[in-house]
Amino acid sequence: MTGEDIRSRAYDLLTAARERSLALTGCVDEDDLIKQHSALMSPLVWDLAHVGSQEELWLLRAVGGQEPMRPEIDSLYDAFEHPRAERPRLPLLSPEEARRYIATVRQRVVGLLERSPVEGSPLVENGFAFGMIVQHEQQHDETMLATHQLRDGTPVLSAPPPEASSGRWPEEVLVPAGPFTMGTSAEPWALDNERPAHQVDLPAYWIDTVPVSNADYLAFIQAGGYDRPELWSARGWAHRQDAGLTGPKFWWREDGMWLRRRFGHVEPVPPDEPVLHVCWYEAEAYASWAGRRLPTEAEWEKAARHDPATGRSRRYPWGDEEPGVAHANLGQRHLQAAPVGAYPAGASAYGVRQLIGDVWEWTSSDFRGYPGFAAFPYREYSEVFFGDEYKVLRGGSFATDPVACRGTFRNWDYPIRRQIFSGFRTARDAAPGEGA
Ligand code: AVJ
Ligand code: FE
Repeated sequence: MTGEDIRSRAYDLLTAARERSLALTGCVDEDDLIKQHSALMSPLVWDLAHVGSQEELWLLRAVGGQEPMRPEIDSLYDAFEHPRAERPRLPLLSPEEARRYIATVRQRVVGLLERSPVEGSPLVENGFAFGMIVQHEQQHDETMLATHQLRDGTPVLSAPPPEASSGRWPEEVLVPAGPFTMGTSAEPWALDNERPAHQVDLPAYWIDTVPVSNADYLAFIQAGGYDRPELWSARGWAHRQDAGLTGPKFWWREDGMWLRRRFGHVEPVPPDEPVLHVCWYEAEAYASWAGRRLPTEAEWEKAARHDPATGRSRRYPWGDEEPGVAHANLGQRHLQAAPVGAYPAGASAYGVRQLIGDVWEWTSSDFRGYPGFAAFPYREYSEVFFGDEYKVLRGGSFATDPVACRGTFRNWDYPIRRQIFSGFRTARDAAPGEGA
């Protein structure tokens, strides 16, 4: 891409992210913006000003060399200084001040973008800093959508339902043993934790063609899955007991029927949709009940990206083209996942469907740096989370914007979290001789 192409793409994507942020915060009243809907989440007005604060920090100050606009507010919007639970008691900008602040930052950023070089330093190379900030705003938009899901009161969001499932598919596919390229050194806006590209050699395994559905998950519940400690890890069972888990978050049983609340609407649990709002421990227990296991992160990525015909890894399961509406349910076009088996055009070379979009998929892997990892541009994006506390999720959800989602993208969270748009699929080792 030429410098002009990069600048105009960055401009369009910054604009789209801002429209989404303003829509998610413009549809509720002041009170709703300021209050905390769950101790797990920030007040919406915090997210709104925080995206502007990061934009000022990385674009105006780091790229543009400008002086801080409002140094006195920096620490309020530093995620590491104030955990989410504390944020409602901070002297935050009011909704009106927050909107004014982020608009002023944006106006200056547009001026900077017009004259910004797109090569010469890693921060500006291919518009990286602009791409990082676009992704950051979209990530917070997904977080704000999760806050909307936790919010009580009348529904304020609506969207048409996603497409139906299509054709038939085998329950699982075999991925033969062999090496593949994991991660990327080429994707211009890939974040530090996706780098560098490296070879990983995997034994043969089977992986589900589609995510685990609500019907599948209900079978686990009906088989007494939540009352059988032998299906859970020791930590998982302790959490199941402490938290009193009996089913996915936002589900309950009434008159023999399973209902769920979705953005303020109450509806029967749709059997063919991927299960959503489960924690890693629930996914682990389900897999154990099914006689299977969660895929490792490498298994997920090989099933998604490896093309056995060419030996190379694709950017997305379907190839290198950017996500289109036939490939995946992304970008909050819909307010729910599509039924399992939807988007056959988005299948990977192995025929695995819905790897991108619909629901984030828990993997069995801890969040760690790849061999040769280098923190960039700041340790607090990824590196400080490496270790065994966080589990990796892959693939994005219906709430993830395409710019913040690709075959190499890595998300992570605590294994107890389920307010995020999380589901999973399962895998198993191949038998000796299968796919060898
Ligand atoms: C990658 C989704 C785990 O929301 O905590 C936002 C993204 N980092 N601001 C998060 C992020 C800094 C991050 N996740
Ligand atoms: Fe952030």
